[in-house]
Amino acid sequence: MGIELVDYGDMRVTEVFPDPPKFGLRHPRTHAENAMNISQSLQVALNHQGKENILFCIGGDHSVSLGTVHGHAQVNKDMVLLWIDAHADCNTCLTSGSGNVHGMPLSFLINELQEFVPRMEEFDELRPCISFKDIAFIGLRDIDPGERYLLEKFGVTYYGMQEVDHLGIQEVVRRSLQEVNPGFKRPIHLSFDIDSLDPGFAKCTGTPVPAGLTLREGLYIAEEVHRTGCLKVVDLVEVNPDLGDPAQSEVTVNAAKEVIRACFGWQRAGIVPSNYQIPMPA
Ligand code: NNH
Ligand code: MN
Ligand code: MN
Ligand code: MN
Repeated sequence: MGIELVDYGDMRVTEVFPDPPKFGLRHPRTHAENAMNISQSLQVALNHQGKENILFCIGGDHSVSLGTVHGHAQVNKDMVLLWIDAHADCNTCLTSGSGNVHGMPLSFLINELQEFVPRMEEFDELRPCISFKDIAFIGLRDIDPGERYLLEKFGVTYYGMQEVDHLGIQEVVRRSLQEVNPGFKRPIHLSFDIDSLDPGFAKCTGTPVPAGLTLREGLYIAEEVHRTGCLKVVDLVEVNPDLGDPAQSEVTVNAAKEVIRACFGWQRAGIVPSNYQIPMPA
């Protein structure tokens, strides 16, 4: 594509011992520590790169976004968040059935949810930094009871698969952007969980859920978000090539690559790379 890429390196995962569960949350100290590390590294990278550049973070699972969204919000206070996922990821440790932090990142980050989250000193530094009204969800189809309760309680507009079927992806994306970012003035954080896609396109993920977005719908989201010119940070998470057979693994990884490419401005009609030179007859 003729894009210049700067690699800011890998995050090392620190495991903290001992780390017994707290309020049902597994590995609380480890997660708090790593989220802060990710947040700080992201802030350094975001402050270093040019204003017009896009910072791309590859997971790992969706707990990565606990750090990336926190870090992004420190740099761009007015950022908005698009959460593309089969799941709502706003369980509190008390509503979660699994105790897995990848189902809870938003509960730590959303201002309105703090009264439902028990205080854990490990997470003191990770202050909530975003409001429900600045988030749009697309692709949901596996929402836990506590999550559904909270989405309803706060009147959150979310576009689950039922809404995608009813309205079409074009209208869903248009409304989502219009609601969180009217006039395209605010920086966008796109948090793309590969399990938003149908297992036919992304089987190799921890919690595949049937009846999801087609790859075309996923690409359309990425293309439209790129077109706003406001895209600042992308998370692409929950790709796990070790799950499933090699053929499924290839399909999943290719789907992820296509979504990433679309975030950077690739169009399905093809593009002219910035460094392209048309061959001329001598
Ligand atoms: N809602 C479930 C939980 O909290 C599943 C979350 N799994 C995800 N989220 N992959 O995107 O454990
Ligand atoms: Mn996960
Ligand atoms: Mn997720
Ligand atoms: Mn998910």
